[in-house]
This record gives sequence, C-alpha cells and structure tokens, in this order.
Amino acid sequence: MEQTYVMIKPDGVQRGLIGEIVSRIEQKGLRIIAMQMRMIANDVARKHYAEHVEKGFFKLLIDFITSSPVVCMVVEGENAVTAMRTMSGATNPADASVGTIRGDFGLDVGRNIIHTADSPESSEREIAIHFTGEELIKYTRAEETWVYE
Ligand code: IDP
Ligand code: MG
Repeated sequence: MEQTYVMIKPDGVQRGLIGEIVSRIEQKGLRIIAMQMRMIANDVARKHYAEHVEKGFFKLLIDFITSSPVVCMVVEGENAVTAMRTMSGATNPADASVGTIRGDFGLDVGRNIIHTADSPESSEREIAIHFTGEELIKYTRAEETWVYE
C-alpha cells in the first residue's frame, strides 16, 4: 500500500468542491487515513512548494495557498500516488482531460483546485510537512476485498 499527500486548494474549498472531491477519492476505492481543514502558514507553504522557489509564479502561489482554508489529506491504496495524479489531471486545467478533477472543474493554471504529490518521495516529504505520524490512522475499509483482487 502506498500513501500520497492530497490537498484541496483554497479555490476548491471556496467553490464548494470538498464533497465532490472526497466522494471521488472514496468511490475510487482509496482510503483516506488523515484529513483536516487548515489555514496554511506562510513558512509551511514555502516548505511545501520549495521546488518552485525560483519560479516567477512562486509569490502568487504562496499568497494563494495561504489565502483561505485548504483541506489536507493523506490517501492510501495500491499505486495511490499515480491514482491521485491521474484523477487530478494535468497541471493546467486547459490541458486536463474531461473526467479529471482539474478537467471537469478548472480553467486556469493558478486555480487548479487540487494538489497531489508527484512521486512516492515527494509524498513522504509532504506528509511529514503536514501531518505527524500519530495523525495517520490505520484501518481498512469494509469494501476493500471488493476493490482489490
Ligand atoms: P502540479 O500541482 O500539477 O504538481 P507543479 O508544476 O508542481 O504542478 O506546480 C505547482 C502549482 O503551481 C500548480 O498546481 C499551479 O497551481 C502553480 N503553477 C504551476 N505552473 C504555473 C504557471 O505557469 N503559472 C501560474 N501558476 C503555476
Ligand atoms: Mg507539483
């Protein structure tokens, strides 16, 4: 089982998409093992997006992600990192396929609704930024014998 870090961004929360997104994650068969609504502090945002510090959009990205509540999650399942990236769609909603979260609900790269870690290594790094080990809940979903062969 793999874990991935997922965050519904301020635009997703403000646009009333929390339920829709959580529902898609549940319906996929993935297990949400941590979830909390938060205001992201500036230093946490800078750590989270450290790889983009040199980019022209960095300041706007930090201002945006700290501007309003986000929903932070850890999602677990077989190939959870790839599964969540595929469900989220391309970074720019203009390029994202219909059926993906960004493809269905977004239009602008700076308002692309959801963050999902891009690799198992990024996932581990991001989970450690946003959650403590004790906050990750170990359990199984009753339907998992029907999700996995
Ligand atoms: P990802 O979210 O699909 O992993 P990244 O390249 O890691 O995409 O970029 C992080 C976030 O920075 C994007 O989700 C998007 O919100 C923002 N971003 C990326 N590229 C641009 C851009 O060219 N202009 C404005 N914002 C951008
Ligand atoms: Mg990224």
